[in-house]
Amino acid sequence: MDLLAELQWRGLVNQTTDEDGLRKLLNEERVTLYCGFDPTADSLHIGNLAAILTLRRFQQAGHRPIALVGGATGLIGDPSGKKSERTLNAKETVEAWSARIKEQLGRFLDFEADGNPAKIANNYDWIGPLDVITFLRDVGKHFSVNYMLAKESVQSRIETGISFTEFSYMMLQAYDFLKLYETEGCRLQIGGSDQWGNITAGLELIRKTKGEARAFGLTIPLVTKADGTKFGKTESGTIWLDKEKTSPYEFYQFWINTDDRDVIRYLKYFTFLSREEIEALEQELREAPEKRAAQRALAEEVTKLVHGEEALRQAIRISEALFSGDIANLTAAEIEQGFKDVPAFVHEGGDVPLVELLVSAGISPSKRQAREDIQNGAIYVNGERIQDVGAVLTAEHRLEGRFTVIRRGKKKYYLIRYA
Ligand code: 383
Repeated sequence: MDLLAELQWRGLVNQTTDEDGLRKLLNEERVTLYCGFDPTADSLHIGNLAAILTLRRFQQAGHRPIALVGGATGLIGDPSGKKSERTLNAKETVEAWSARIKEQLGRFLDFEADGNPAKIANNYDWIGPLDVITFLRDVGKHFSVNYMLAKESVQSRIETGISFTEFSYMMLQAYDFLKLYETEGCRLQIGGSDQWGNITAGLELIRKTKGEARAFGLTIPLVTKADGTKFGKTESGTIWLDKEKTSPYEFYQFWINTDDRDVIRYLKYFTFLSREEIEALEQELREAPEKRAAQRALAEEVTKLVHGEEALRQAIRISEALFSGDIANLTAAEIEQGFKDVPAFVHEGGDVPLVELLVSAGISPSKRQAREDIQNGAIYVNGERIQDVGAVLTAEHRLEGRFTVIRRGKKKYYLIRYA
């Protein structure tokens, strides 16, 4: 299977500008390609992941990927796929975010690859020094307002409004493609389907200024969910690639919870498992869906890719401990990850009768109820059932001196921290 066929099998190809031409090029030459990422936050998120991993797939097939950080475009704001105008971020902020995003992108690509090392570029390097007269003469002159108005990113904002700033965005992205074409021999730009208009604007600029049509565009479909909700968000918010923002445990849980109807598609998009391996998981899903083997494989592969083996091991340990209720052997760091979303209470002071703590932490509504809960065997301290109403929590109940985990009933967890 050639690369394009493989990408198609994975469902990663939405549109290409010239499929036959691109297939021929990819099969005959080492192609330099790029994909851009704007620093609109201090981290990338899983909505960017399919694009990042597609760059990696191209590299594994022998092509040379450039990950572009939009240090300049991040100061302008891409209207593509956005219902309303963005507020501008401060230059220092965008600069700081660029540095973090550059670091994140770097983890997915190989900078030492023999013959096709990856590269990271920042469009601030050429757009920053560009003066307005040069821009309007060398770039703006090649775009008719009519052409720009016809773009989906502009059309969809005709009613609600779009500033000249965001309206101009496509010309900057087009200029990037031209620059990379000239300086790096970059012949292909990839991006999500929302980027089609910007990518074709670049091809248009290359055609107009170079008088040749030797560059291509490829878009990746938007990742959808069978239940119709937006991919990549949970009740607690966006799933980020930064482990400080979304812990590896939460990240792992996100993937484990994938719907049966989505999981095979996601294995194709987000893992490097082979066709045979994915087809075997598909069969398992049909025959024994309750085992969730496909979800497990997905969660393991993606967590390993993004956070590494050690973080994956921890995420699995936390998941298993929470599932079985046996949490006494978790480290403080693991508890912190696993219980990030459970109600927490800070206990000030030393030893405390369990009944008292249950009430002050809001675990049981009254002392009477607390006693009943204990007697009924509904209260677990660090995974161990306590049925003595006179029990007192001491230093020995503090995991690594920092936490006590209390469970009431089957599933309700509470975290006690100490001041
Ligand atoms: C900037 C300068 C370029 C080429 C591309 C860009 C960024 C582009 C953009 N992309 C999105 C982003 O940064 O805004 N104008 O958040 C997302 N991408 C990728 C993919 C995606 C797109 O980073 O569809 C999802 O992740 O293309 O929305 O010269």
